[in-house]
Amino acid sequence: MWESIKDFASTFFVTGDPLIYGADVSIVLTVAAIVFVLTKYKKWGWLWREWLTTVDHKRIGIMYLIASLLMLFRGGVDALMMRTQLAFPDLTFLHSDHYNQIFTTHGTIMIFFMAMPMMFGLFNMVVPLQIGARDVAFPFLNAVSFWLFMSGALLFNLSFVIGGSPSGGWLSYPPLTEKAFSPGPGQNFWIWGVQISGIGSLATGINFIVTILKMRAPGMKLMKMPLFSWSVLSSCLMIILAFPVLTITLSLLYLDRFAGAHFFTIDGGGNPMNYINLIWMWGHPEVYIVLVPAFGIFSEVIATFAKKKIFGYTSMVWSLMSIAVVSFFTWGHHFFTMGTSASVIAFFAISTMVIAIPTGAKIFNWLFTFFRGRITFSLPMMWTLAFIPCFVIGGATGVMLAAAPADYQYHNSYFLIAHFHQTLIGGPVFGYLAGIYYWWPKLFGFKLNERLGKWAFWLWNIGFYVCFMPQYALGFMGMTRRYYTYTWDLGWASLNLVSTVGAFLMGIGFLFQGWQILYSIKHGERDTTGDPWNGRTLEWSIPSPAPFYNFAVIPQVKEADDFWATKEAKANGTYKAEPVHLEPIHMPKNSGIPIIMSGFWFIAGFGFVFEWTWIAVIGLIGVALCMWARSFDYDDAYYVPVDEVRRTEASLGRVY
Ligand code: HEM
Ligand SMILES: [Cu+2]
Repeated sequence: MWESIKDFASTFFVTGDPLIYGADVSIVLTVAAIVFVLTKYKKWGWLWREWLTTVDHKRIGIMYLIASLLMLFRGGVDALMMRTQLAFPDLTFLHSDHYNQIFTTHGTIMIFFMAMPMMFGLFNMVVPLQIGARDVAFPFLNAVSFWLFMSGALLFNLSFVIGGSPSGGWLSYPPLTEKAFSPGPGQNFWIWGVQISGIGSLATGINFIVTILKMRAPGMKLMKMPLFSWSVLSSCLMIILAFPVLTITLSLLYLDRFAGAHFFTIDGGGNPMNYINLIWMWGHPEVYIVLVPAFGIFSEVIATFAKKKIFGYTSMVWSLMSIAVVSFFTWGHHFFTMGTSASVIAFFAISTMVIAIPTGAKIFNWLFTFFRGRITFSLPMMWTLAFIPCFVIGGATGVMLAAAPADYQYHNSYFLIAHFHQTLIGGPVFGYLAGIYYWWPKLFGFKLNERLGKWAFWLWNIGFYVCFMPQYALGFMGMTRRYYTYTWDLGWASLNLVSTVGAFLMGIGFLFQGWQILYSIKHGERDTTGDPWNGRTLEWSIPSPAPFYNFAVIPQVKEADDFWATKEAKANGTYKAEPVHLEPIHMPKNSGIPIIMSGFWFIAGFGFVFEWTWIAVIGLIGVALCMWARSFDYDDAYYVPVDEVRRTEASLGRVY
């Protein structure tokens, strides 16, 4: 009996590695500390009422932001461990199996649990404010999306201490990820962690499309809508077309593993290439899903800090939307080498190069906006300026990779690793950082410290080039991705060492940002105006931090960059104030169902991971009960009385 319990425990819990025991201890200590603080200061009720059950898009945005920064930390630690292992030849810091797990968790976490939630955080923090709405179209569903993401992320991260991490790469190609070659629960953790959060992403896509199409302030025609909101629309259209493909693909892989189906096996009539096609039909749009909102952010930041209307607004809109279309026709460029006909290869090579046209048009529009602008170099603008050269190099190496015959040389080499980090870091990461710095005061009511932010900026940027430029050369020298070690005689030692130094510089940059946030919470410059950057769009017309109902009075929009136009009219005396009339505000009520339902999803996912069907069934029944309960919940909204609106506004310095 005792023996069988011990047996079970040693396979259930991950054992044998001092790094993991250290992590176990720190997880237990952190959880204990949080529980202690919440209990000591009697904050449980507050946490539940104000945050865990909230349907306020701004709070949901903040929770996404916190979660994604934690995930950036974990993904970053993974990256530094890999770079440490590769710093010198023949190191044994990580063994091959452990290295495989770490590149898998790094890639998965960075895309699914860092980039996606950071992007959704920005959608939530900004879009309703920018289009003059009081919330998203479906606030309850928005909370469901967030908690589905959290439950997927928790499930995935759990594999670190229970069951064992996946090791099949961030896209889990079969046959490696079939039961025969990856028998443990690790691969199931990957499938279910991604699956559950992916359903949340799909719901967010639907939510923001409806929000943008239906909730704009009166007068805001689509062609007067700010470019960030356009980029969100483009990204969400890609989400609703691409994510169902992911859901199906993961389900088929799970059926192979769980039920012995043969969709992607070599024998039994299956074909792994089907998986590889399907996953990239989702995967290529996915990289544009996370990239396009960064384009939107750059457009807002450049217009604000150059104090000019963006050059070529209409062409910006067209390029955002055409990128969304073309991104669905390029997936084949990820496997030129796998043996298709020349005409198929040519199709994908050309469609890939076509994407460079709208992207290039945007770059020129941004540059033209700078022309004769009076530019202020604050943090959002610095990250935007850093993006341009970084992304141009990333784009150029992308076109090199798209040249199919040449790709036979670069494919899956370090040249590819350098290319995609250049686009993913230069685009989404730099972009979201610019966005976070830019909109931070609107959400929190204070600015982030510039001096610490500049340290972080330079460390990140110098570190970036030091880390990734040598990798292009290493690719040409024959270094393949996913190598866990190499020997001295290959001649790769010095470039790898340089690359590792660069990675650590970026890591220090990230620490500076952590410090910057903590420092600014205490000492940050308060934003009392609501318009700290001299902004152009509606979110800057309301106080900071934005009150929970956003707009006391829904604005009447006349022009693109309406807030800027109003400020100009006020300055030259042509502004005619219209009488404002406060009315009771209709707001959604908080609900505990989203977090409880996601808890049941977590239980179901856990059951599926260990293939304990009865636990999965209990979880799914719980999910169904939550949906049932919600459908009979008619008391889901309330009115904020005029008096309360007036009082809240007065406390923020606005008199009605
Ligand atoms: C911050 C600095 C970063 C460093 C130093 C870094 C480093 C690395 C390293 C060493 C690898 C493994 C290469 C190999 O052996 O094949 C890797 C793979 C990868 N990284 Fe990063 N990375 C960073 C940031 C990011 C970001 C921000 C993203 C995405 C938004 C990302 C996405 C990926 C993906 C998808 C893979 C492929 C994983 C796989 O092969 O399955 N990385 N990175
Ligand atoms: Cu692609």
